[in-house]
Amino acid sequence: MYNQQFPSVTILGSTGSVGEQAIDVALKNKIQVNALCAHKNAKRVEEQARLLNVKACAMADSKAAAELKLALADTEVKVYSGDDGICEMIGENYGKNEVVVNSVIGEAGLKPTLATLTAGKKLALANKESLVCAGDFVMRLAKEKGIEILPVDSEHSAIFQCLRSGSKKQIQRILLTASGGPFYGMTREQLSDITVERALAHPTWNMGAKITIDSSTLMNKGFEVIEAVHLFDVRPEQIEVLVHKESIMHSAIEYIDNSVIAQMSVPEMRLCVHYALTHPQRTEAVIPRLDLTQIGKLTFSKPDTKTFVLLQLALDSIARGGAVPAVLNAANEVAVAAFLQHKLSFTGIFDLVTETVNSLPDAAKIDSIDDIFAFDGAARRLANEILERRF
Ligand code: MN3
Repeated sequence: MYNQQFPSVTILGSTGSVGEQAIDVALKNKIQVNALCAHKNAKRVEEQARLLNVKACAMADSKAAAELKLALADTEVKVYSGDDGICEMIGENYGKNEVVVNSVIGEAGLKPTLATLTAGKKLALANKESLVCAGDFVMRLAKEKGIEILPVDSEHSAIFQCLRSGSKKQIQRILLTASGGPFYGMTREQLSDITVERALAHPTWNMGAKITIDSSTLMNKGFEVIEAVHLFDVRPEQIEVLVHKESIMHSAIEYIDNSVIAQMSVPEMRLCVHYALTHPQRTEAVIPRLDLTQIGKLTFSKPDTKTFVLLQLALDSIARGGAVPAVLNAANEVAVAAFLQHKLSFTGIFDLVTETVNSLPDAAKIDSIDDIFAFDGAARRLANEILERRF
């Protein structure tokens, strides 16, 4: 039987790292899973659908949707196809008082976020791009619908947990921690010949390829600053990024009385999903205990934004506003994909993203969400053009 004290869930991006962990948390807490969505791994979705006894599934890829429909022909599971199908599924009521976990990767996660809020459902957000690209629109819609967004990223989950000690209005500063990634401390020259294999080798957190690269370039940290500005309603200058190699303190809030409240645990995303799904309750652990005597000491330092230029570019982008953060994200998606396909060097990511962002001066002026999508498309085209011409 399901635990009725918790909302039921729909998991978007169910075959990814966060999605699989969300399923694990749901199983351990007897939380009912209503629906699943993934890009194209129909085989895995079929297994998940049978294991969780879900009512619906959606595949972004139409061929995969057809494959899944056939595979689940002996069940009652409804199968949706494509981006519109995903949003249609989100709009249906497959369970009461539902939370949608959005762990879709990239800008593709924005429409599902908007569909979730439009449907008046709670949103557990792991997709960064929703807030990076369209933070103003997403937060406005959430406010209109009276929906609190539950952050799933470790830093934002930490800040969200620390917020139980005060209110958003009493935040003086947010201390956002960064592991720095495996290459932190290297010079630009040393970074220039980092291979794909090396970049993907030893992440501190268990996560997908895109975010592993974003973490090692500090682009991810830049996105997280933008997310935090929107989620916690603070100014960019109220956020201090701290390099904290041990990844034990996941972020902190300094309140107006100078009291600093931090959240710590072993570095496991599972806890973030767990807290989002059981908040404001706490239930039995899904992660190991933290032994601080084993860790010994925690270190903190200022980030090197001269070498890791994408962090600085993100700070500048949020200050410029409009679609600039969306352009930054689009350029980065193109650059990281090119790096993973061995078409661009590691520092080529820095250069391609910087050049693309600096080449779209009008991006700061926008009127609607459609402008965001238009600039996203323009930035991708431009980044690809620059890539072919120069790299
Ligand atoms: Mn994070």
